[in-house]
Amino acid sequence: MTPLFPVKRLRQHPTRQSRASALIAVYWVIAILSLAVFTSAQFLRLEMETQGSNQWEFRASQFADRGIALAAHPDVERWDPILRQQVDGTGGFRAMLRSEGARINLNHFLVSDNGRIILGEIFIRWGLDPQGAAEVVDALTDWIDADDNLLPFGAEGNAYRARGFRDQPYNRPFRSLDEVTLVIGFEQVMAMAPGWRDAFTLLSSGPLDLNDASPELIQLVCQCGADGAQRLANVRLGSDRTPDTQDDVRFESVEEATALLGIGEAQKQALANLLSVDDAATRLISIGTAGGVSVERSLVISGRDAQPVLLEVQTRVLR
Ligand SMILES: [Ca+2]
Ligand SMILES: [Ca+2]
Repeated sequence: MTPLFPVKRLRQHPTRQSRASALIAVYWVIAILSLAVFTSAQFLRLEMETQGSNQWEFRASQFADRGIALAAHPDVERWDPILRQQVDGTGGFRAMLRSEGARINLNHFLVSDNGRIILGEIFIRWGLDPQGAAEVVDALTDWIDADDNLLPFGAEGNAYRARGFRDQPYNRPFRSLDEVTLVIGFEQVMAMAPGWRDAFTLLSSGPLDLNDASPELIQLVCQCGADGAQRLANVRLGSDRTPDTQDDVRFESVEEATALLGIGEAQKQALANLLSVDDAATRLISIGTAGGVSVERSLVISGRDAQPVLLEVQTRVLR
């Protein structure tokens, strides 16, 4: 006969196992509860931070709007200290006035041979190879010209239909920079220069405004040396070498500005329709800051001094 002992053992064994399993289950429950409590605490903290951040963001946009209201006033000059204010202990604003002509007007540059050459040079500077740059410039031109005649490296209806887009290209000037992103090949530019939008506009009169364009854009458009473009930018700053102060120099004519660039007469002639010193559109930029959060409001208006027309509003939270 088999003694009872093994039976007892058999009975004892599962009991120990159950206890061990129960213990493990308890550990799991504790672990899961701890995780749940920890996660809830994290969510709560995140929620509170988001609430706080939203409040500061709202306050920062209010400050930014104060700057815009002042910058939009025709009697306020761009050097006026009223445009830079600490409002209270939480923050304030810093507003600027810039010519919209400081950016390259794509529609304007695409309708002249010299403008297209310059755009190609810009894309090469941003990292495209010469063939890629020629393809983008031709495709941009095909997009805005009214006909369906294909430029050597361009893209007209057939190319877009082959990709499933029956209504493209629009065969008219660009109405928004979002449309530019639809052009075949433009994804190369977006990949190489993520900040490409800041270099372009569709809202200026057309030519590059030498009173406000960056030295980099002046060098690219005027095809001059970096020292020439920097010389022009330094003259604009006035004797205090600081922007937005009362001694800033504004050029009265394109000739006055290009004389500083060290370029020949033939080149000045070639640039005749691509340069200006007094674009009609103004960009008002105001950065409001509150509790460490900054919000930038940017308005483009034409006719700021007489009958202003609002052309564009943009807002972005600066991180
Ligand atoms: Ca076309
Ligand atoms: Ca100055």
